[in-house]
Amino acid sequence: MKTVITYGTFDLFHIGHVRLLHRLRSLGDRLVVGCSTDDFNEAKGKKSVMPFEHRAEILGACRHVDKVFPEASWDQKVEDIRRERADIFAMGDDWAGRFDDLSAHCEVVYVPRTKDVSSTEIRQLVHALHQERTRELRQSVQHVLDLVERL
Ligand code: C2G
Repeated sequence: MKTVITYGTFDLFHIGHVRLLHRLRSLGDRLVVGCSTDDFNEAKGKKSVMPFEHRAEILGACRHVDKVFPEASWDQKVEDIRRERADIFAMGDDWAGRFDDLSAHCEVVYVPRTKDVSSTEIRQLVHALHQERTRELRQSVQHVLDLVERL
């Protein structure tokens, strides 16, 4: 039984996350995922849109994922690798080199990120759509007010 372990925020779950989890699952027989808690995200300088409970539940519902546990600090990985008897630690290659020290405990693998999609870009897109909608509503209200004025 080959176990793969990975970590992440997985906010606004998207195709980049699905492809990554699918690839990591195919490296072994079991994939366990450390989902960053909201407090740890703050330590990472990230603010997720979705709370930890939702992000963890969505991860758990993904067929490529066998287990989800909280990631509350940078320092828990060695203990997690031991507890889960992980054979491979794997991340997207935006982290390439960052966790090479874990090679003392298991194989370390970085896989290519999915291009042109990120939680940040999705958040920015939703914000832009909201602003556009607000602008359209304002124009409609102004149009009605102009018509009323002419009555
Ligand atoms: N990812 C990807 N393609 C994307 C976006 C993300 O392959 N388009 C991968 C990242 O490389 C990472 C995983 O999906 O391996 C989760 O990404 P994030 O949710 O952004 O997690 P991050 O903030 O990088 O946290 O201790 C490690 C950290 O918790 C990683």
